[in-house]
Amino acid sequence: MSRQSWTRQSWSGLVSFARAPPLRCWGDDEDVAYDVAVIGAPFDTATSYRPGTRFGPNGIRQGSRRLGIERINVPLKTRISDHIDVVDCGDVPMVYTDNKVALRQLELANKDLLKRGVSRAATTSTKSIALDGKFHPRVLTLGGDHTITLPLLRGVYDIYGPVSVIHFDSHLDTWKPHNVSGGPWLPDEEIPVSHGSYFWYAAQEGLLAPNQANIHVGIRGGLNGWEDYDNDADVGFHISHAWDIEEVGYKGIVERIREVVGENPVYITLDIDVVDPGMAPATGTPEIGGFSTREMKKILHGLDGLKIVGADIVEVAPPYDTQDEITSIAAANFAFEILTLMAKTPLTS
Ligand SMILES: [Mn+2]
Repeated sequence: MSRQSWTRQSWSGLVSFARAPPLRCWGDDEDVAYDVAVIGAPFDTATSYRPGTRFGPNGIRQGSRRLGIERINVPLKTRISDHIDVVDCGDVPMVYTDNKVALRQLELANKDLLKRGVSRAATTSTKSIALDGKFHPRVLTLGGDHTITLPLLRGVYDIYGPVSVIHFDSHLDTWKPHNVSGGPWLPDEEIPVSHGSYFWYAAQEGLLAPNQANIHVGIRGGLNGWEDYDNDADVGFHISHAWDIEEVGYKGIVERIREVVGENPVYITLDIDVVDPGMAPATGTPEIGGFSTREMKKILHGLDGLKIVGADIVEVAPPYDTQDEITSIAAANFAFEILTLMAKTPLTS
C-alpha cells in the first residue's frame, strides 16, 4: 500500500490514529486494500449522564500522536506494520437528530468495510475463521458512547457468526431498555436502545456467543436490584469485578477471561470508565475504584493469541479531560495495544 500518512512527526501535521495512512474508505479509496481499518463513531446522544463522546474519535487520535504503527511495542515485542496494513478511515457520518438513523449509518459503514478483502493476510495459503473461509479487514472503532457496539456487533456477526465478547467496563450494560420509564404516556417497551442496554438487544438478536461465553471485566457500578445480576447471566455474561484484582492479580483476571472465551472468535469492547477516574476522568459515567492504566495494559497483554475479530474503545468524552489529555492518551494506548494483538494473531482457522 503506497499511501503515506500526513507526517512522520508526532507534533506536527494533520492527525490520524497512530500515524496510520488516512484513506477515503467509503469514497475515492474504496479499492485500496488493508488489514485493519480504524474508524471513528462520533456519537453521544444515547448516554445517560454527561455527553461529549461525539468528540471522542478526534480526542483519541490526538492522544495517539506519540504512538506509531511503525514503532515497536516493547512488551509485546511487535512492530504492527511488519504484520498488517492499518489505515485510518476517518469518521462515519452519524446524525445528531435521530439515534436510530445514526446507528444505522454506522452499521452500514462498518458492514461495507467488513465485506471487503484484505491486503496482506490474503497472501497466505491458510484458511480464515470467517464463515465464508475468506479473509476480511478488521475494524477498530473509536467511539462514541457505548451504544455503538450494537451495530458493530451486527457487522461482525455477519462475517464470523456469534462471537465471545470481552467487555471492559465498570457497568454491566445488559439492562432491559424498559428499565428506563416511558412516563405516564408511553409504554416502557417503547424506550429505545441506550449505552446501558445494547447488550440486551445483542443477546435478543443472537449476536453473542452461546453458553455464557462472554465476560465483563472491571465491574463496580451500582444496581437497581440484585435481579440485575440474574438478568446479566441470562444475557450471557460472566462478571469479573474490579476488586478481584486485589485477590487474584492481573494473572488471575486474564486466566478467568481466557477460561470463559476459550477458542472462540473474540470481540473486545473497552469502556474507558473501566480505568479509575483518577487516570481517566473524561468519561460519561465515572466510577471510583477502577484499574490503573498499568493494570489494564497487563490484562490486555494477557489476551495475546486470542482471535480478535474486532474492537472498540468507547465513552471517551474529551470536554471533561485534563489539559494534558490524560484520558485520550490512555484510550489511544489501549487501542494501540489491541491493534498490536491483532497484528500478532491472524484470523486463521
Ligand atoms: Mn461504563
